[in-house]
Amino acid sequence: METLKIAIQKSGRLSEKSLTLLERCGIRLTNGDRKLIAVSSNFPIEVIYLRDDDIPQCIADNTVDIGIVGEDVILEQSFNFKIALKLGFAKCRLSLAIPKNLPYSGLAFFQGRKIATSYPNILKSWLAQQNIQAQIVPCKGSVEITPSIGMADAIFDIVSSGSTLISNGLREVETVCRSQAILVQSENLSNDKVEILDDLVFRISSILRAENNKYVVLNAPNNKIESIIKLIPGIKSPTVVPLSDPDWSAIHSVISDDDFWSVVQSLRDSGAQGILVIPVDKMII
Ligand code: PRT
Ligand code: ZN
Repeated sequence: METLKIAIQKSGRLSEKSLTLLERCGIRLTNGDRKLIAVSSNFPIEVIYLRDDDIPQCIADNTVDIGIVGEDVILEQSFNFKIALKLGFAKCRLSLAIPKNLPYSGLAFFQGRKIATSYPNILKSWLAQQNIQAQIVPCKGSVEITPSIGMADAIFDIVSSGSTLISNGLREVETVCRSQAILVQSENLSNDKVEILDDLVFRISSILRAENNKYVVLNAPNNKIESIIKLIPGIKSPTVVPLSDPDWSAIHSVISDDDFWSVVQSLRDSGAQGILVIPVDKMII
């Protein structure tokens, strides 16, 4: 059996979550201290630790087979990899921001202005789409300080909570695109490697699904069961079991996090009592 090589970020915002995800898939890494390479004793995978910017090229030249990287990095480097899975962490947006005291009346603001960024390619194609002529000032780090030192009139950078912008006297005026961590794959995988990847994707999907759902157990008077199970249809259908009180039953099901509180409210309104909510570790459907 071949070994699937996965690149993950050596140290940075994606590192911890990427490693935790592999661990939660039951993959034991024998050399997990991020030296350069880690092998697994119980899954045909080898982990290669890299700077995130190097991951796309390593996939393109088949040094590694798959990798976990931000969509922003792939987009900036103009690679067109197949996405095996969106991983739902490291969510952020790429936005334009300007000094907060300047009036902003729309995209025309950027005409003829200087914009500092470490994402010159994404910015260039977006400006072209919008028919804006602006000067791009490429900048590796500390993009947010460039307006205050007169290097640029605006910035184009990653925003997550927005606090970096606020502490630098900037305000976000346009969101250009969004990003999250994704699992991308090389186009030239052998059948063996595709099989290993399918197994990995299956395991990760069951974890991501579980993270977005809660197991719920509640008590209901028998005459309310019908209306309650409509609120929590579950995976196939809810489990209904009698309590020792002949007029009552317990109902077991799952609720998605997206509408969790509104569903709980509707359950209470429908007569549910003793609602227990339990985290789900893995959800296989
Ligand atoms: O060393 P290496 O090259 O591997 O890492 P890096 O320093 O290039 O990347 P890293 O670890 O900072 O980020 C990796 C990926 O995390 C990025 O490519 C994004 O996809 C994603 N990500 C998610 C973020 C953020 N959130 C984020 N907030 N990347 C950077 N930031 C920075 C941003 O540049 C800005 O300075 O955080 C600041 C803004 O954050 P808020 O919360 O103040 O808005
Ligand atoms: Zn980087």
